[in-house]
Amino acid sequence: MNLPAGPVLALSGGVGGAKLCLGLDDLLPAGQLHIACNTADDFGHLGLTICPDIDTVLYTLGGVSNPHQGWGLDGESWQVLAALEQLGADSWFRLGDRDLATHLWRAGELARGASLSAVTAELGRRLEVQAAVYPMSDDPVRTVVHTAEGDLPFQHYFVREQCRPRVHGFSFAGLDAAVLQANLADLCASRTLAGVIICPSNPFVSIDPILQLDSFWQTLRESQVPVLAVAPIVAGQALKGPAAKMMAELNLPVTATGVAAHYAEHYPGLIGTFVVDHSDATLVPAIQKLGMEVEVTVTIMRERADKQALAAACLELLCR
Ligand code: FO1
Repeated sequence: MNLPAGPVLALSGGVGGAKLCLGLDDLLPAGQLHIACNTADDFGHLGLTICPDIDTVLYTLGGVSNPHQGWGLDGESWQVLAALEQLGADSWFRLGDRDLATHLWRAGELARGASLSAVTAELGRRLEVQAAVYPMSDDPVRTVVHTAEGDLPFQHYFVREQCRPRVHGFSFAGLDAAVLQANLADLCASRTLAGVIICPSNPFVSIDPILQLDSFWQTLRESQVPVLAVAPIVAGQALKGPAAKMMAELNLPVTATGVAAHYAEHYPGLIGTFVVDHSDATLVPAIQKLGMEVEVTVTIMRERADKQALAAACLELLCR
């Protein structure tokens, strides 16, 4: 298998992104994989700063995540949440006892002035994660989901309301003032990046905040680094999460082509290759018309071997 010579950057949000990052981490030598995590899902809750997309990547690569949910820790107990419920506190966002240690520790470090990057790096060291994991920014960016029932912070839409409200748009509070995380900016400026992999994450609430931050997508395009994206929609379905429902409510075709068209419209010339599942092979011509090469492979990741196989296909593409 061909591996790129230089550093590889993955853009990740949610469970699907973490799965591909695990496959990439399995294949790449220590220090070669860099992961930019979406932080627009983050929110303040119970006085804590919850960073789901960072924690999902760290827990997954650290081998401690709950394998069924994809988020949170394996083997959790729920004593504190039950006690919080007794106190009348919010319990809709399920924080296990050991996961709470992460949030309490992070809240303390942030309160002492540590950056989110520094806290994330320390957590990665504690979990013996070999990839370099960064928040997309150390400045706060928060997704607001505009729905028929009003504007909702992302976790209120996703968890409290279980994605039920009809979506008609998104905005990212704080985006204009936020600065790209320093290591990511250095990585781009170094011109050593072998490639960028946009993981099969939700294009609207996971990938858009990262690419739209601080002219990041324009910086990537100008650097001429090869960029590929893996479709998060397979045969008209999202493998996990609300991407398909959002696309339908936004009147976009709920297909891999619909995702490619979203990326082509908002980030023209950025993505060189779009990776789709065999079940979407008939969509190749339509995606090529958007100016992208198309790679057809297995993009559904159930077992570890599937994650490694998709990672290998992506890395091979970056070597072409
Ligand atoms: N997702 C849920 O659907 N229900 C939950 O109660 C929940 C709790 C939770 C706690 C910590 C954490 O890191 C993630 C958690 N998630 C939960 C997942 C999270 O909402 C999503 O994975 C991301 O925000 C989507 O990108």
